[in-house]
Amino acid sequence: MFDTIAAISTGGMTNDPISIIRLSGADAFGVAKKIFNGKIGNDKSITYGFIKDNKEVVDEVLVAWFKAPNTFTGENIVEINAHGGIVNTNRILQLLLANGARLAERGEFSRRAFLNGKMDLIKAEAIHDLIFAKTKEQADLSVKKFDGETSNLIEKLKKKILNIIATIETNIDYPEYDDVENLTNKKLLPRLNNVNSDLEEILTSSKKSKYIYEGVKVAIVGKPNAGKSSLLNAFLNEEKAIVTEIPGTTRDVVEGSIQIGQVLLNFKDTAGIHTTNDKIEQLGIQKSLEKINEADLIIHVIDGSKKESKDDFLIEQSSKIKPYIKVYNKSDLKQRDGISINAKNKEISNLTKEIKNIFKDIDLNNEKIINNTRQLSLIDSAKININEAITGLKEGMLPDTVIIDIQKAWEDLGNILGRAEATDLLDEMFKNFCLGK
Ligand SMILES: Nc1nc2c(ncn2[C@@H]2O[C@H](COP(=O)(O)OP(=O)(O)OP(=O)(O)O)[C@@H](O)[C@H]2O)c(=O)[nH]1
Ligand SMILES: [Mg+2]
Repeated sequence: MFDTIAAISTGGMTNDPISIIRLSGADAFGVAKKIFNGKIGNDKSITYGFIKDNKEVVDEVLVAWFKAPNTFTGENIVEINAHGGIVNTNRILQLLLANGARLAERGEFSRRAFLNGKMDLIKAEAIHDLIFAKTKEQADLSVKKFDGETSNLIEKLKKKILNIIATIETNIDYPEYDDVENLTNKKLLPRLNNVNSDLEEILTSSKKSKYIYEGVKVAIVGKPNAGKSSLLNAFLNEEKAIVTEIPGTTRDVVEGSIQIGQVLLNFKDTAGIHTTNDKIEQLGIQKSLEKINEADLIIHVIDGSKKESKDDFLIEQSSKIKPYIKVYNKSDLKQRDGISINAKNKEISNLTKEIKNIFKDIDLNNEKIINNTRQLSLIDSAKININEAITGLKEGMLPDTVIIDIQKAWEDLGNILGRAEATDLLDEMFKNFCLGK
């Protein structure tokens, strides 16, 4: 049982017409009663009365009463609906503190809800994200986490992994037990691959959804004179970057943003990439390569009127890890198969179509979207651990060796929800395998 905490739940910084002061804890009703002259209500009811400081009337209020355990925190909760204003609200809070409550720490109500099993961390973080949402889309996505769909998805995945772990452990501990499938190296591999693709799917949809909020970093790269700056200007519909027929015109990174489809594209036009002795150009090229590293999407511009060279091959190779679009520019001089554009005349619809296509399947209703950095990094870590196990198996390691990595992945997922209890494992073993009889 925790002590009774109190805090002002409304703004508290302005002259709000109404303020809510909230109490949670075993003694919440008792503390409230000491300063309230109305009746203690039944569960989920509201009563009317006055807040008093000894004999002195402080405010006329409505008080809402919620009895444990079916409350937000799982504890008794009292909410005093007082008249707003910093002075009045703080005075009531001080009275509660003087009568047995402790000032709540930041997020302590939610933390109690979590500790009392009222919600998992996904929901706790969704509440936080909703409160701090800057756009309507962010708020919508946070609220969608309230229904627990994402939590269920992680739970299901956890179960899948746990089942694998339990089977391997049973194989080790009870080799003579025939009822349990013997997970050989060969049988384990497809099951891990399956978990891996589940994790991959979450990561892919989540990454894409991120683009809606944060925009896509696009690097426009290619050889000197290919038409990169002309392309940037065509996208922006303004002459932002200098265009000349002299190769090596762009020496620093030029930026600009536009929205295509539902995503915001943040372009970076870069210096042409090739081998040169010019010091300033070399520095520019260095920056271009860095931009490839930082980008979410790479647009590789090739002068379609010329043959592709070794430099183009190099650019393509260094872009491989990212979403990558190869475009042939100067279609007025030569039409090429693939995506062909004329940047100079701003005829780039083939390219914008392709960009739309890449981001078309971002569906914010997808429960597989996770937009919380902590949660995403745990999914990432789970995937790394599962891949570690897969690599081990492929190298001929036995299931009882790679089980360590599988356990780590399971713990990662457990940490997303915030309940990684070792007892889960024992429960699963006995429930599914009836060994303990
Ligand atoms: N014919 C034709 N010329 C083009 C086209 N796009 C760009 N150019 C010309 O190609 C030359 C180079 O264009 P830029 O946009 O400066 O090329 P860049 O890739 O930015 O070049 P660097 O900054 O030097 O790396 C200019 O003379 C442009 O007018 C096109 O679609 N057709
Ligand atoms: Mg340029």
